Amino acid sequence: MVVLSQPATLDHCSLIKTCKPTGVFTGIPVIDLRDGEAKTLIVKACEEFGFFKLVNHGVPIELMTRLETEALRFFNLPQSEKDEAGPPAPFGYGNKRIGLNGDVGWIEYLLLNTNPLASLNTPENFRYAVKEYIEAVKRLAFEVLEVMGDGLKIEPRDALSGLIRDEKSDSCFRLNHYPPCSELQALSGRNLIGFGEHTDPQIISILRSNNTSGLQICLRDRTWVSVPPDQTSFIINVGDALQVLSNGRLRSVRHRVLAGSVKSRVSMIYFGGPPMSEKIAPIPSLMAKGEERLYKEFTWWEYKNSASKSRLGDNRLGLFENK
Ligand code: GA4
Repeated sequence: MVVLSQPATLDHCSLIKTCKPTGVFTGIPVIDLRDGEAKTLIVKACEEFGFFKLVNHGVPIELMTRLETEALRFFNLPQSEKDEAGPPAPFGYGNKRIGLNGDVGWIEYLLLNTNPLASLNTPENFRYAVKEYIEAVKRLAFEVLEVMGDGLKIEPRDALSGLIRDEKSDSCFRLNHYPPCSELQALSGRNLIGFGEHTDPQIISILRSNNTSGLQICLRDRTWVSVPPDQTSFIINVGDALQVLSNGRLRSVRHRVLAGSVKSRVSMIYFGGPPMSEKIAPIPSLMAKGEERLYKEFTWWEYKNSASKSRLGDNRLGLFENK
């Protein structure tokens, strides 16, 4: 579409939705990766909330803060220089527009391929910080999925981690910058939506943010709650593919991000996805005898293709449900 190559305009700002700030949620499960009970607690958290906070994860804080500093250096460049790293589709710099179908948010971002790591048109220090961080967070993702495999008693225990460990795994990485929106917000008493509500399509998402709040998740009763930020830990969530692989046992939950009024939010998310040709269907050892499959089998390519035609807030799994 022609609009893709044009810079974001004021019209895009007027399309960005707002919402009232909501209550802070202190009930998100906090799991210590070195705790002997981690495997059980991870499964329980993914069944109940689809989200958990991981502490004692072994990723050096220095890697996180270095990437945050480098990312801010990039996002503080003049707009014309940042645009040189665009457009975001399939990978690159994006401003306000999200995806290909008209979604917008109070956000600018870099979307990167991790397999192979995208060659970024950015300073070397930045590229190096991205590379080191992704290597560490990938290893963490493998470990979390293996511990989860133990908790689910999947045979072999690396059945899940193997999907994202595969050299052809379709994983990506996103660096988000949500500038403060104070003037606009003061007018309405509402927050601008930085990234609209959605579920993540992949298997697992591993998020680290700075100490600015913004992430909200949708609870079972459909209320939206804010997850307090913690720059030293990770927020991990189940993606659509894992919901299917577990036949709905682990939940891919809607979440969104509100822009702050004073401080900017920076987040970095690794999305672990399977290879394009991988067939996504419930893992037999996770199904009880006689349990019905909730989803039709599809390849990851088919799911991605259908997702690329969707709007952010669509129920993408709906098309693949066995009704
Ligand atoms: C949501 C999760 C990841 O950020 C992402 C997003 C992707 C994009 O920004 O291009 C999508 C969105 C995400 C789901 C539906 C489609 C694709 C925008 C959009 C409207 C990188 C991903 O994999 O799916």
